Amino acid sequence: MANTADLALSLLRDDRLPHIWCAGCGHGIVLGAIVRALAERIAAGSIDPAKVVVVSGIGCASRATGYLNFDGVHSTHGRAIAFATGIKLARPELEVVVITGDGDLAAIGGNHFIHAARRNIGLTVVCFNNAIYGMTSGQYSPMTPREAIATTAPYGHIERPFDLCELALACGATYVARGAAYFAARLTEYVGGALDHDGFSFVEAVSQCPTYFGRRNRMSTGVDMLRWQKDHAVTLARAASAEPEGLAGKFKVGVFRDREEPEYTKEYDRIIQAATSRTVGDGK
Ligand SMILES: Cc1ncc(C[n+]2csc(CCOP(=O)(O)OP(=O)(O)O)c2C)c(N)n1
Repeated sequence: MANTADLALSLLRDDRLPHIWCAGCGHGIVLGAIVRALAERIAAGSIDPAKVVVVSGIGCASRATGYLNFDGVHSTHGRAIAFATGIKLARPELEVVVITGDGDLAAIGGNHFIHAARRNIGLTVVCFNNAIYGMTSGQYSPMTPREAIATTAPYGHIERPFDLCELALACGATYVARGAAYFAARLTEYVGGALDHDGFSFVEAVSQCPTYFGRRNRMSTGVDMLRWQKDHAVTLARAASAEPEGLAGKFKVGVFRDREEPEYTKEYDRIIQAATSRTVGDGK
């Protein structure tokens, strides 16, 4: 029996390497967290690899599905959750994992995100948040911080970013966590919690794009950006006792919610059972 590290490696398609990500990019670390979380569960017997489907949209983050040794769909920009919803409705027994970027999820795909969370459909959505459109060379996204420099904001960005976890919570997601590439082991735990959870699970993984975000914003290397993550992350426990001024410019990490509520495809099945158990023509 292979150990979990060997198993994790076997979940990657090495014939697809080298990957497209730049030196210092955080996306490989986030993918590593997903792979390890899956490997642990496959080794423990709680996940059957033949039942895992990975679905992504378009972007650097979304390329991750191609490196994974599972059935998968590399779909269209912003539509990963729509494709995943169809797969989950058709085959509720599958473990459907969505891999998406902050642009893919929160800009063009924003409506799919909020409604999937509201329905509590059993998907695990991992957003690789590098706060920029990486693949298309650094246009601002809904996660770009105010005053940051982007290709499309050369004098400083004037919009406020979303707080993706607060958005997911407000829409009714039943598992919500935020981690960061710097805290890779913790991130693996959060992805694992999302996989174990039965309803809509959302993990925001703060990642880094030194090429298109860092170089324009005085963090020219991946190491600079990882240091930024280390210095700006605040655990939920710490945040609870901190003064609001102390949290300015920081981001919270931890599990914001882990709550059982009826899962959408199970509810849908219940309605189908109720409808089909009625005799045709009984007038009810
Ligand atoms: C309909 C459509 N609009 C725009 C694009 C161009 N496009 C490709 S990837 C991308 C943004 C990706 O950004 P993000 O999701 O944040 O992922 P990252 O590349 O940063 O990992 C855009 C706008 C596209 N492929 N399709």
